[in-house]
Amino acid sequence: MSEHSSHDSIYRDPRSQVDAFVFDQSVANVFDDMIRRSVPGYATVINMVGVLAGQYVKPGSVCYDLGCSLGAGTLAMRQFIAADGVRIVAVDNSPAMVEKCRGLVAQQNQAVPVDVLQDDINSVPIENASMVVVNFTLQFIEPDQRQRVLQRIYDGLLDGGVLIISEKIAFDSAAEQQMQTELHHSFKRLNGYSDLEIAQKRTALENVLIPDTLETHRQRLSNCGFAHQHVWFQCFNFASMIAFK
Ligand code: GEK
Repeated sequence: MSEHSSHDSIYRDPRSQVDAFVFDQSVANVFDDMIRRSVPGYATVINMVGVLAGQYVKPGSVCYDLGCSLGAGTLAMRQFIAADGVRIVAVDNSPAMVEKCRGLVAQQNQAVPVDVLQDDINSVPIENASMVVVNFTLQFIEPDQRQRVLQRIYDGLLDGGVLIISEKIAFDSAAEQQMQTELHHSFKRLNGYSDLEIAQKRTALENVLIPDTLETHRQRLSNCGFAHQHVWFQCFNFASMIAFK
């Protein structure tokens, strides 16, 4: 997909005022480049979502990709689903993301049907699900709504169904928080972002992207009733968990 995406230079020039980050057309246009150069381990998480789909998706069920952006998780699931009679529902509330996502889904030559919905993950119906992917999106939901969103996912999963949740994470230890933040910024610098770009993006995301600790995630998942849950991937301050109903 990367060949369809333009280079992200949104925060390259100095701004007198940095507004809160929004998923508008300018972000959708460069999103694939932005997320790959900003999220350590992103490509691995996406590829492994395909592996997980091959392993866990059940015949006749529905897969959800909540906060799908350009549909990277959807395309990965679709490529590797082995079960029959499966449908994927990809959901995002950004019109620009949904439009581009629909185009990319239409270009992929795979049989599994995909519905791309412009909707809010706080309210979209979730039912008959064997796999739900929430990649780097719960972090944008109001913290006091996160338990409710996870509970709705749990309720819509079939017994034995799985939730994959990938997030930027925070750390209780100040020393670890500092180390992981520095490593994340080094990663971005090596991927061509300047210190100014990193600083302006950080300001834009303040109060918009609010990370939780792994402990908070574990607690929420167990509050929902998930039978067991594991961190299957972590790279610096980004991690992905799998939870089984
Ligand atoms: C990927 N999963 O490439 N309802 C629906 N969508 C929302 C909501 C909401 N309430 N809030 C935010 N979004 C993707 C990456 S990006 C992560 C996900 C990032 C959407 C928002 O429009 C955006 O497209 C996405 O969640 C988050 O694996 O940019 O760091």
